[in-house]
Amino acid sequence: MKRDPYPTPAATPPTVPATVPDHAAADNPRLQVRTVFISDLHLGTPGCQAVALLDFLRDVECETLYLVGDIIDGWQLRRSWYWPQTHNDVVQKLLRKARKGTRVIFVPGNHDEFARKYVAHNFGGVDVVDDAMHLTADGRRLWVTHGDHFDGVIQCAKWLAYVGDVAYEFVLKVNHGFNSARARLGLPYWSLSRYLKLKVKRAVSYVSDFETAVAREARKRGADGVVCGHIHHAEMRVIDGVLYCNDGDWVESLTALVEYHDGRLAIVDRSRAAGPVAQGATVAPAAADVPAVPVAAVRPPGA
Ligand SMILES: [Mn+2]
Repeated sequence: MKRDPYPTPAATPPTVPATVPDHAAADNPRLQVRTVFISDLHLGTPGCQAVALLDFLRDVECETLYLVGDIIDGWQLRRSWYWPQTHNDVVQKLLRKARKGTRVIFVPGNHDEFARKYVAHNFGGVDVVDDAMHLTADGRRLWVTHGDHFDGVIQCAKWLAYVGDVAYEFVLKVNHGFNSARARLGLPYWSLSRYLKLKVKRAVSYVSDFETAVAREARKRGADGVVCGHIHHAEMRVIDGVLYCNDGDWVESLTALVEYHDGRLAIVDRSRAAGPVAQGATVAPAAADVPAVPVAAVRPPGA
């Protein structure tokens, strides 16, 4: 129906650097890529791993930076104000990148839906758009969206998960009494494990339902793939012929999706680089043992 809802904006800065820009030496970025996709920073919440994110932003140099939603957590800020200096530094760093020639594109998510009012505007060099169609260096079309619109598609699964939680709490409460009664009737102890297995299976199906729904919509829009966030789970795999990429988050997983200059895509995992501060359970390996920027390079089919 719609022919091409993603025209190239006329305001594309002509200064997009084809090679390493001058300021690269000063910043000494260790990862030079064509495109970076990050989402779910949740600035304004104590969960945001701003220090690890700053390290990553310092290390990376890109032509285009997509902010794929839930960058600033407006929901949380409305409840209680939380804005430490490091969160300010992240915003400053992003704006600085925009000033220095990086094309910064902000696709709002549900936690920063206030920004959806400003779609088609530009703030300090940051383009705000509902969604975008990114063309990779090797000619693939990637639909960029936060992903929260697909909650509706999987509402049923969410509702079931909620019922599962309530049931779980309830079972924990009555389990003791229930099993005493069963014992009196000569019945064996009723195990929770069967129930828990069911619950885990349901959570897994929630994620896969989301992924399938997003991939299907991407195909409908004539894309070869999709880049989204929202579920805080970094992933890159082919679903029914569509490349599904989720860039993860900067609350738990500390991941980004990057596109190299030849169009290859990879998930960058900074949870190890960030060390114990970011991930209590993860011990950072000796600096000499790991590359400066650990990347899990994946070449999807057709890349
Ligand atoms: Mn979200």
